[in-house]
Amino acid sequence: MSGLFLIIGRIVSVFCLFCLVSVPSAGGQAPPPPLYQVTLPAPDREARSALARQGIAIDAIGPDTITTIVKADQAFAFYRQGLTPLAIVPLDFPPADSAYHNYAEMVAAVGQVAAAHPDITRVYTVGFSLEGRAILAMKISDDPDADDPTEPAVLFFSLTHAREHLTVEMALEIIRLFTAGYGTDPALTNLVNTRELWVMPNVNPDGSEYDIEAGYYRWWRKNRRPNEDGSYGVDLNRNYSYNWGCCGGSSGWPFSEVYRGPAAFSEPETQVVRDFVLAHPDITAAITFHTYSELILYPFGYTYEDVPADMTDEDHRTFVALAGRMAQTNGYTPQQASDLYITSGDAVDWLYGERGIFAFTFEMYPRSNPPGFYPPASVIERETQRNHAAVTYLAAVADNPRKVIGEGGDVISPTVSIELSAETIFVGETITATATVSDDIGVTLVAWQGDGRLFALQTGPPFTVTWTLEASGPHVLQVSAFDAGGNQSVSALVTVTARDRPRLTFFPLILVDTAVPPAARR
Ligand code: 0X9
Ligand code: ZN
Repeated sequence: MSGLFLIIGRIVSVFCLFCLVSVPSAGGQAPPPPLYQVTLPAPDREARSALARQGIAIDAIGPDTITTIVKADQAFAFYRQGLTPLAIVPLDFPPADSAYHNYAEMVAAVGQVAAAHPDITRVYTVGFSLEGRAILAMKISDDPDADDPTEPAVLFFSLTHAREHLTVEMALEIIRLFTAGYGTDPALTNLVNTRELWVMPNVNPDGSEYDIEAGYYRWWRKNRRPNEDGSYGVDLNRNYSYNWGCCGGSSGWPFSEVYRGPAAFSEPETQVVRDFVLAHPDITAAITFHTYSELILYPFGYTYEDVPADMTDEDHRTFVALAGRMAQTNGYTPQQASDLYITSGDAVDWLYGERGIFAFTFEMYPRSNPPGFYPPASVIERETQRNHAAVTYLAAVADNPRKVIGEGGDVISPTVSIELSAETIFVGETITATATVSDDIGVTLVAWQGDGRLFALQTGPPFTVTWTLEASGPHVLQVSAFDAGGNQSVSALVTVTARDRPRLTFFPLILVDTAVPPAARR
């Protein structure tokens, strides 16, 4: 958030001198009690008046009910009064933002995708938050049960910071992109077939639930660790071990928004990410999604030096090239993380510094505040789809990200051409087309398009199709070939002409009895 989070916190505090609800601006204040929307029976105006006389704020009136928002103790008091609530619902995103997924909705959405695509997805609980919520990781790959050492893995993870809800939507969009694209989009299909894609939609579920559960936004950032001094929360993006606590990039004061915790990896949520990454040494590239500022940040965050001793010049050039290329696709600004501000113990420094992973922080929409952390739900689709190209690009180069600077990896695209059994046929007839393909590391997918419509995907030879032409006129056929380096090429368009069959003209056959002489026929 380009260093603005502390300032914004103060603005919120000032603003809230005039609000009815108190929104904590910084970690550590006693958390406001959760609120519930309670529906009570109230069949007539006398019943409603009796409730109002008790001091119940009536928010909405149904035919024979009212709803009110109360704390838990008041909800229980209704029972003691003999007023059995018809419904008690913990508050969620404000109704206008209900398209955002809270934790339970995210879990359900991930489960639905997994059920719909069992051939290419698996969902794992990779650990638990401090309050015991499951932290999920979805794997998307053609053989999801196998840990294929030949397939590079890419990690996308979201919601490190509690109030950055758009990042959960980003993770869900990545899941949708690859699962819906499988079998319908050749490039995405090839990536699913040749990569292991991992998506963790929420690595701070306690924090995100806390941020919304009161029915208003709490502007919460950290996890929900009860600290020794009575304050709450560790900044998970200051809790990773790489140069943890160094260089003024975090705070040792528990109340602070950037409290680093009592020790590196003191928090279960960062331990989960660490252990997951350590268990998957094939991860070569990663994006951690945050909001906001529309930035692509690459390491290091702990030092202003561009190429310190713990980064090679080659890797620095790779980071600059990758960030630049991704930024061309989404309009974000690429820069070194420390040029924003120094941090210590952030995820990306650890991912690269400790594991050599080409890892980026994406600070998503918006550019500034307002709308800051809480953009309206109407932007979700646009702002998550905005990152399609960047996500697929990173996945495509994950076999060896250094190839973007010409240092190894496969950058040679397949060659591809089409041979036809005939160039002209009659309508209703079938031609046979064969793709001649070759590639230095092997072709992994061939995709056929007839008249611009995908009609065949093949992962191995023979790369032959039959095509029946149902309408007269010219038809175009094209084939694309992909390799495991994420390279692709497209053949020239070839034209097949379908002609109408010649019409048969019938002449009436007059039978003539030749046995009778013509003169006798009259
Ligand atoms: O401060 C953070 O943890 C990230 N920004 S946010 O507003 N989402 O909190 C940015 C971390 C990137 N690293 C550096 N800026 N050094
Ligand atoms: Zn963040």
